[in-house]
Formats: sequence, C-alpha cells, structure tokens
Amino acid sequence: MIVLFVDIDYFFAQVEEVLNPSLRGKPVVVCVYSGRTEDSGAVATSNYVARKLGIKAGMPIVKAKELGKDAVFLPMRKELYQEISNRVMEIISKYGESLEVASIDEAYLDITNKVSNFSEAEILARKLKEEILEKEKLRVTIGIGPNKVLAKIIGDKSKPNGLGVVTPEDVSRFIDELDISDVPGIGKITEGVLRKTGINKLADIRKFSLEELSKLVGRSRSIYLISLANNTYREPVKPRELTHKGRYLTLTENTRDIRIIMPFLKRALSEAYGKIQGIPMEIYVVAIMEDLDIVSKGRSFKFGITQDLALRTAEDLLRKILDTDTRKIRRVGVRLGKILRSSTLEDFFH
Ligand code: DGT
Ligand code: CA
Ligand code: CA
Repeated sequence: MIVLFVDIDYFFAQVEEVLNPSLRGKPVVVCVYSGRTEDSGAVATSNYVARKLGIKAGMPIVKAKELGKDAVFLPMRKELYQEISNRVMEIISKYGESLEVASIDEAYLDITNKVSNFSEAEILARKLKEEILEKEKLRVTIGIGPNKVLAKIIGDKSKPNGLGVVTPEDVSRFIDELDISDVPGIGKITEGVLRKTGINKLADIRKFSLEELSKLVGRSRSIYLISLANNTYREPVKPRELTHKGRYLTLTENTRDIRIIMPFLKRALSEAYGKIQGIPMEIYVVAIMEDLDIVSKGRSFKFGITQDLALRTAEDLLRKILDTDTRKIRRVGVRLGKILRSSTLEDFFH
C-alpha cells in the first residue's frame, strides 16, 4: 500500500493571504468572534509569522492581541474556506484511486496502483504540490507512507510546505523512533496514562499484551497501538462520497458583461453535469472576482434539477451576483450539491 497524506499549511490564514497578498510577511490571525464583547472569542489559526510570536489555535483573542499588538486579526470566513477546500480536494482526487477527506484541510489518497514504487510516489506528490500551488496559490505538506497513519505522522513532521516519505526500508526504524505523542489520535489523557506505565516510545507498546493494554487505555485504542507498533496497521483509504461537484472556468477577460460570462457558465454547468452520477438538488454559481475574492449564490430544490432548469437558475444566480457586487468577474463556475445517486432518476432525466 502507498498512501499520500495531504494537509494544507496554516489553512484559513493562508487563504486570507492568497486573497490579500499584502498580508504576506505580517502576522495573520483568523479568529472566531463569539460576539459577547468586541474581543471575546478564540483564535482558529494563525500564520507562521504569528506563531513565532506565540499566537496559536485555540488561544483567546485577548491573549493573542497581547502577544501580537500589530498582528492582523481577521474574522473566520468558513464558507469561503470550504469552497476552496472542495476545489483542492478535487485536484487531489485526480492523482489517486480513492480519496478520503479527513477534515477541511486534510485528505488521504491511495496511490498504490498509480505508481510502482516510493520514488515514483514522490514525483507524483511533487506534481500534486505544484498543481495546487499553480491553481489555488496554496502551499500544502504531503506525507507518503505504507499506511495512512505513517503518512500522516511524516506529513505532520514535514510542515510547512514539506514532503516527507517513510519508505518500506525505513519503516521499522521510523516506528522504533516514534514517541507516543507523535501518534495521531492519542490525546493528552491517554498519553499521561501510557507514560505513567513507562510507555514513552511507540516501540514500548510491544512489551505489553492486548489484555494488559486494554485495561489501561481501552480495547480499540490498544488494538490500534499494537498494530502500529508491529507495522500491521492496514486501514484502507475510505472514500467518502463527495456531496458536491464543481467546475470553474477562467474568462478570457475580467468582465461584468453577462453576454460574455454566460457561455462560460453554460459550459461549466454541462461539464459539472458530466462529472456527476446522479442528479443534484442544489446549485451554486460561484464567481471569483478580479481581486480573487469569491462570491457565491445558490438555490436548492425539493426535487432533482434537470440541466435545463439548472441553466435558467444559474443565469438568475449570476444576475444576482452582478446586482449585488460591483467588481469584475475573473473566473466563473457552478457547484452542484445534494446529489441523488439513483440510477433510475439518472435514466429519467438524461
Ligand atoms: P498547519 O497545518 O499546522 O500548517 O496549520 P493549520 O492552521 O492548517 O492547522 P490544522 O491543520 O490543525 O487545522 C486546519 C484548520 O482548521 C485551521 O486552518 C483552522 C481550523 N482549526 C484548527 N484548530 C482550530 C481551533 O482550535 N478552533 C477553530 N475554530 N478552528 C480550528
Ligand atoms: Ca493544515
Ligand atoms: Ca490539518
């Protein structure tokens, strides 16, 4: 098995840098404001410049402001990050056989049958990094390993903008050197229990039986740790259905002229329909403005949307965007959501 783990670097804050390049080099802090008082809330993430000042995810905004008086504090724009995450996931999915989206900014990709060895895997990973950088201007870190967990561990150790590999030749030594705090899914409490028992390295797990370990940290966690320590962990990459699919096109010029934009939108729509196996109940028109900001408007239906209805709806939504925004559009696309995967429906509508 050869697995890629992809994690977008300082994700929310990096998106803000991409949309506003003048932020680069400055400490950037993305915040979730609770709204109780002006500064109440917590830091969602920060870029590496802010991290140098000690500003970390989860920290109260007030504390972050003490550490970085001149840092740039921005409110979290979750929908925007989700939109960009979807696009990055679509790029990643092209490089492997199955994609498991693990969170808004990380995914596992099974490339076992796409490459014949780990050095080819590395070349593929470099291409993937390049494509994400070129298309979305985002830097990611990739870990490559013989299973999902090892790929994630080496990925986490290679951040930011990194590429780390655990080859089959390295794997025993790599496992032997791991500290239990390097193991994903081992929280502070489990870590404390293990250390009290004298288990500091993952390799120390091998000194205990399943029964002994289970009494300490529970049976399923014990099975997990034992399989990792013995290099028998083989959980497959489990593709989760992408609940939406999109297609975006760059206009030949930045414009607000609907007669120029519609043919692109129409093509994006028909290509998006070509990608799905089923019929959507939700449609969004997404406009990437001249300054790379993203505006989207959508509509959902109680029934599956035929391509004709989708086209009329898309035009309406595009008009709404142009009515509520004064900027020129640079890229335009559609996203189809809540896709019904019934083959009978498909036969009916196509
Ligand atoms: P990295 O991967 O170390 O370069 O930095 P991030 O920011 O990508 O961190 P990661 O991968 O742990 O988390 C991905 C995103 O999830 C991150 O950009 C913001 C969000 N996130 C992480 N921790 C928190 C948190 O404590 N609260 C909230 N609201 N969001 C969080
Ligand atoms: Ca990340
Ligand atoms: Ca992550």
